Amino acid sequence: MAQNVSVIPKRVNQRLKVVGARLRELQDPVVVCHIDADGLTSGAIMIHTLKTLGKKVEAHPVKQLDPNSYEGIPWDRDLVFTDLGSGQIKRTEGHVIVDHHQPLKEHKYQLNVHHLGMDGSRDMSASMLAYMLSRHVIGDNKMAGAAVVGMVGDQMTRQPLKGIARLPVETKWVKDRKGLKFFGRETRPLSVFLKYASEPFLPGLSGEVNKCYDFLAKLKLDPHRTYHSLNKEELKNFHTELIKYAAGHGVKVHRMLGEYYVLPHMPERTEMRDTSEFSTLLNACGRHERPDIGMGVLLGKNVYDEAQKLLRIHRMLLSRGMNELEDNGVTQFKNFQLFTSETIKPTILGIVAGIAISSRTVSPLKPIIAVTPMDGGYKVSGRATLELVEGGVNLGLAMRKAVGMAEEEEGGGHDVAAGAFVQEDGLQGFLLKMDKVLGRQMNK
Ligand SMILES: [Mn+2]
Repeated sequence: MAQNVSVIPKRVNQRLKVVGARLRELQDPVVVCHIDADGLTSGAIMIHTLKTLGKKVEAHPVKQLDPNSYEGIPWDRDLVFTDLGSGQIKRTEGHVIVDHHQPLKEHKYQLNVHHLGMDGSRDMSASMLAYMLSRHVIGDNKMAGAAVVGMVGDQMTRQPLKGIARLPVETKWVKDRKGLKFFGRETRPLSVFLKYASEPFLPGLSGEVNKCYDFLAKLKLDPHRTYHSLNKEELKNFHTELIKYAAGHGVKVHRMLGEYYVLPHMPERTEMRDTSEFSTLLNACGRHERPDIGMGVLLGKNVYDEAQKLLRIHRMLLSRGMNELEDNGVTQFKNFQLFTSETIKPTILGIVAGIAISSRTVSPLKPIIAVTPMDGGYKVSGRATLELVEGGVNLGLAMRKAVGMAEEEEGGGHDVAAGAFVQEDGLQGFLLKMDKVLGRQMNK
């Protein structure tokens, strides 16, 4: 596909120059990054960059940057923060910061999307900033795939990447494709791929594997093949019939097909070849206390088998969480439904909530808010559907408004997925406020 080559604006280049010069000066730096896909990719890109500069580098991934994690950070060393740090500038000032979260103030060595005239929740994630910085400093584009995987992980590819965020797609390491936006294009057999199709939900196919077999049989498609193994003609036929089916069942089909990104140099039938599966693989590593494995995969170490093992554990815990939700049910509030669990791992709470609403295990007509005890308070995760978002719901904003004034409490995130931490005695007030704010967003 012929495309204009993106040019980095002057204003951005100016920043890259200053922060890049600082990178070159660092002595035995430590990269402090978040443990999710964007955190690990941005961290790995910085590690690759600093190593290429001939430096001895260490990684220090953290679940979040707050007083709980401050202790473990070697503050007397040269630090590079990625995917966090801008919100904690009092502590991080003086170090290099590569972040796309709302900054509190300007700082010389801080590279933040918001200071580049862009939006940190839509235009560009930390991985993309790290990639631009890396390209500026060492001149190679090897980590272009990681840049896109981070953006996929932070939900920035629902629409095609645009502007300078397309830079990685202009390299040989990333290919844009048009096709189904469902999960598992590279590794899932078609029957499973269809069964888990949930955004949008396909009545009579989603969740019903036998009907998926029937559907594929009618198209003469082997259910054991993968989506990516289909040839042009098979793909065309598959898309046509699936859209016909969906439209016939009253489904809005505009979100089914779209642009997505693959990493063509990665081995076939591994999660590393499809950016969306890759980001899930990394999240599984991070959420199950092995961010080092995710980082290793990104840096080309031979740890893919271990990452896959973590992905299996991840899926097992998710299905256990779903069983608990089905057994306990949810409590109805006017503008959301509440799932409380005493046992679920806080790091997968949001994913379970997401599966519950997208699989229609709970109603898709109002957001789900999930709550579990953590660190003497509560971890809260909210998930909506894209249809709810189109109707005005913005969970990230709602959470930010609903948390209390206490320093420990915080909330925020994306429109469709967000999280918060509230104190033990703050939960009731938080839920009531959420109900009110969501009501306003939905014009009820
Ligand atoms: Mn991020």
